[in-house]
Amino acid sequence: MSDRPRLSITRELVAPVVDRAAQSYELWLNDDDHVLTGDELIARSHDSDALMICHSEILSKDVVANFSDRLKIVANYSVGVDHCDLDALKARGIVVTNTPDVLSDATAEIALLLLLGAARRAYEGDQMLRQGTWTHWAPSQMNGIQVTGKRLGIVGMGRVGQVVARRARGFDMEIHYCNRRPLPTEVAEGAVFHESIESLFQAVDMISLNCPATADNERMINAQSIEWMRDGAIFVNTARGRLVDEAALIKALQSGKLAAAGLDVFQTEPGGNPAFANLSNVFMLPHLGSSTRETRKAMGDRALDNLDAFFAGQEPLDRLV
Ligand code: 8YV
Repeated sequence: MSDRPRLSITRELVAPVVDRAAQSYELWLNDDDHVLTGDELIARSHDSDALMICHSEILSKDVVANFSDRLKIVANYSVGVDHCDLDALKARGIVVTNTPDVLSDATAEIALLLLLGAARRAYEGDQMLRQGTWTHWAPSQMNGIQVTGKRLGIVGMGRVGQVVARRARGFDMEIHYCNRRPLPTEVAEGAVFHESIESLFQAVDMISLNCPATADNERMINAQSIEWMRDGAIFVNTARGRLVDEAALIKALQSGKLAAAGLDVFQTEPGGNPAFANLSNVFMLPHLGSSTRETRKAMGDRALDNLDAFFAGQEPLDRLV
């Protein structure tokens, strides 16, 4: 029997990542790529020194409590870790890592795509062509909202938020942001700090959510905070669906309080919220934030770097607990 660590990779990852993992670990792979249930994750822990999981695998308190003592490390193939009960993992002495940095560019691309798509009515235009209803051209047809020169409010000016700001500056946007603390001047690059989302939302034309989901900010976008937004604002979410009260957002999109929304994440995934499909002012994608070939490989490399460090007796670069 090999003395290499046993690693279970719970979802189907790109081939270069699996090939690299196979060089250092005894692998268990999820052949049909189904989302492992809590019981299946517990079963895996009895046969694994390490798990590499995606945000689709839920490590609840109960699941973690029933993990085998054999399991030493969970390497997330994601930057967000709201699917993991970190306190429970810490209490069990299980090391947890994530994959920051490597997905910031890809996620920021999707944030800008959603912003532009929502503002310029990309969904409606696409539909018109596909349905063959583009029968005449008119100066009044499908007038959108210009993004260039507008004020963008970024909630969560971390790694992704900072890249969104940089890209948005390419559209001459004025950047405002809300964070726990103001950024150092050289990092802020002129972005205006707001202590509260109330102040931020009142000041900007367009909003991008780029903060992690925590126990404190669940449904931070709700009837009250939408009221703080400017009439006709545009809202974009590439962070997490649980940050949004979707019923309140739908109401605001129906009433015209918000001009449009661009959404990559939903309270219920997969599937999303069918009510959004009836709104032509919603431009949406199925959680594609980090889904580029380059980034999927980089995320795998980052997760493996963390595992390699751990099994070499070193501190993993992205250790969370
Ligand atoms: C990933 C994400 O695709 O990393 C994250 O937090 O939300 C996504 O972009 C996903 O989590 C992979 O597990």
